[in-house]
Amino acid sequence: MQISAPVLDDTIFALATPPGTGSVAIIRLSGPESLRATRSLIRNPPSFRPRHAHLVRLKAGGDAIVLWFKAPNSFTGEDVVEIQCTGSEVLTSRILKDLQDTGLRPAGPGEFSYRAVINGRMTLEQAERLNASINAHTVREVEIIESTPSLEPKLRTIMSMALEVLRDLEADIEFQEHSSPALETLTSEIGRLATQGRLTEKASRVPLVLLYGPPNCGKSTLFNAMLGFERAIVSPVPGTTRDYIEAELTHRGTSFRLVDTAGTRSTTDTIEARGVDMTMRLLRDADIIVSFVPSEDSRAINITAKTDTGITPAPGTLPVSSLTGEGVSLLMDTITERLEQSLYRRWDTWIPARALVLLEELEGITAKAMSEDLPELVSMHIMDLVERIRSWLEAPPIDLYGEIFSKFCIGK
Ligand SMILES: Nc1nc2c(ncn2[C@@H]2O[C@H](COP(=O)(O)OP(=O)(O)OP(=O)(O)O)[C@@H](O)[C@H]2O)c(=O)[nH]1
Ligand SMILES: [Mg+2]
Repeated sequence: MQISAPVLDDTIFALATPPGTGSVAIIRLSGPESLRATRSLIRNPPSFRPRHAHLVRLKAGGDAIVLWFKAPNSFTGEDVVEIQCTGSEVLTSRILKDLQDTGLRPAGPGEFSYRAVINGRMTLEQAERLNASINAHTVREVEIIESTPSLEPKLRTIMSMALEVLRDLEADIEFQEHSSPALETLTSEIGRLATQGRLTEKASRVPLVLLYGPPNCGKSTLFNAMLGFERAIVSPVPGTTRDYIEAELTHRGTSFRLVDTAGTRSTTDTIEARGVDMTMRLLRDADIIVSFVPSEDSRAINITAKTDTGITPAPGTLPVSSLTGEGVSLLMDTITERLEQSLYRRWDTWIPARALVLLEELEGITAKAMSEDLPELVSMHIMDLVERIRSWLEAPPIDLYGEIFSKFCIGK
């Protein structure tokens, strides 16, 4: 569904820090009424100076530091105020309510970035890049996102490569055997970028790490040991876990979804059987399988559990005891190393999701062009390709709110 672009002349506000309790929370305002609304929250408001930190006392309680960025020298290009206050949820929700009562509007997702783009403070690609960095799951991902040069010049190069193909076709030279070196270079360059786009998409999803094995092998106990607290029920009764349980973990700069599943066995218990079905479904999507039974799957890390009971670890398995903690941190290291390897082996270029759609279209067009016999038809496809790139590069951000910014978080 296309979400219509929000209006731009009012003043918006949002909590810029994650919801919940923390030592500091930041509330951000943008628009012409930012400073007036902020003053209304403060006891004895001082006269504010742009880019100066002002320590104030809030009517709602507690001290706050207020920073005013005067238009156009701000993130959004409008008057922006940042209020740093005590990170109490009670206090922040009170301030947000007061701001709404003074007539300001709560910001929609990505609306600050949207305004920044509309007001020329950053390009659309910079906004997408910023959002991708914020949502990255690994340090490596951030590195790739930040070190990738802008895509726009690359697309312009592709356009000139395409124009070269057209020139070749017109001159009817070098276009023998139904192909030309220029067309092949163009096709392979587009293919390379599209592959990088697919790898970007894969890397941008939270990797899924699954604990897998028969009932009672110790999956839930290991899940708790990896989390560091008791989250899943553990018992000597086989078939304890039915619904899968998941938690997001970050280890050594890599985040992943760890999922504890129902032990797999054939069972007449219909509820347990549903749990086993879910395990099998998750198994298909898993990036890493921590397997309590020897597995040949390339995603598997095979372990021998309960080593404290004196069992000899099977060859090629990682010995783990959730009881003593033996091997647990080595397992975590192995998981993150494997994730880094599997996700980033061939990935070196960050491609925004919006560009992947274009690149896959271009891939389709070059495939068609390569399969044509008549130079006239090849020409037609290549002209189409040039046109698509041109219109993509010229797409005004005003039309892209629903497609891009609405997927950002609120407060960004
Ligand atoms: N000695 C020892 N016992 C363990 C260890 N890990 C799990 N156990 C015991 O093994 C039993 C089963 O553990 P769970 O973690 O519930 O096993 P599960 O694989 O989640 O079982 P289901 O949920 O039924 O599939 C419990 O009695 C645990 O205390 C371990 O590392 N050492
Ligand atoms: Mg369990």
